[in-house]
Amino acid sequence: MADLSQFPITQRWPAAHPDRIQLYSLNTPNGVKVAIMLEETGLPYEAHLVDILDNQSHTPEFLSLNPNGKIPAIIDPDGPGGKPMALSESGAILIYLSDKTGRFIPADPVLRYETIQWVFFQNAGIGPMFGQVGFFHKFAGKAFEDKRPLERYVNEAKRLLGVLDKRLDGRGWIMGDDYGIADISTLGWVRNLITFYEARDLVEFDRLKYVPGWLERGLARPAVQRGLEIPKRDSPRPQ
Ligand SMILES: N[C@@H](CCC(=O)N[C@@H](CS)C(=O)NCC(=O)O)C(=O)O
Repeated sequence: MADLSQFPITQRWPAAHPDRIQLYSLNTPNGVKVAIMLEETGLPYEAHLVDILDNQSHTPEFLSLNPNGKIPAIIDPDGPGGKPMALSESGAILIYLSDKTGRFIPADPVLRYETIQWVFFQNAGIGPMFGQVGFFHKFAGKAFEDKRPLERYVNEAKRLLGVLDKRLDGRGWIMGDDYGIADISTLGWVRNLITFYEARDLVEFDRLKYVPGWLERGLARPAVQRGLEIPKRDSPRPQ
């Protein structure tokens, strides 16, 4: 039985199954990436709900695992060398879980780096920019009189969707025939933009040629459907 007592986070979120990967998360677009990946791989895991609306990601216990105070984060009791390892940043976790299982990332080095490139494209571009659209269109920023910030982020979101659309021309998935972590990273964000953020018309989503079909194919995957709900708050989810 793995001993996770060295991780203070387990004092607030105790591990019922310390031999399983411990997931600290909420079903936001960043959180669901890891839940989807765990569901896709079938790795045994235990999900702990970290309520970010209640500021739980800024408690000392959570910060001991991720000093950046953001979900998702994991502890793998069976990390490199068989030792427990903590990890945060959803992109890093996706790459780690791919390497651990040998799945959802190509073995060929060129294709592997290309996959990582698209994971970064999501983490550095799509996530932060779509998040700003949510803020200025739906949340606190909606009340701002000056509409230039909203315009700026909507234009950038449209541009990024255009880049993704072009990439998907002639490809079923971001890396071609094979579904992988680039898709897992991006699906929840595109879905969130047009549903929870209510920005479908704003970003002219229906003018895209390939993204809507890709999103539909991704959302049809049973592991994606399950992952989108893990772990879930009782009341409506935050951004
Ligand atoms: N780059 C980080 C971003 C994570 C992130 O922004 N998480 C949000 C939820 S989607 C969060 O924890 N927000 C709570 C807070 O900032 O207090 C990742 O990809 O893991």
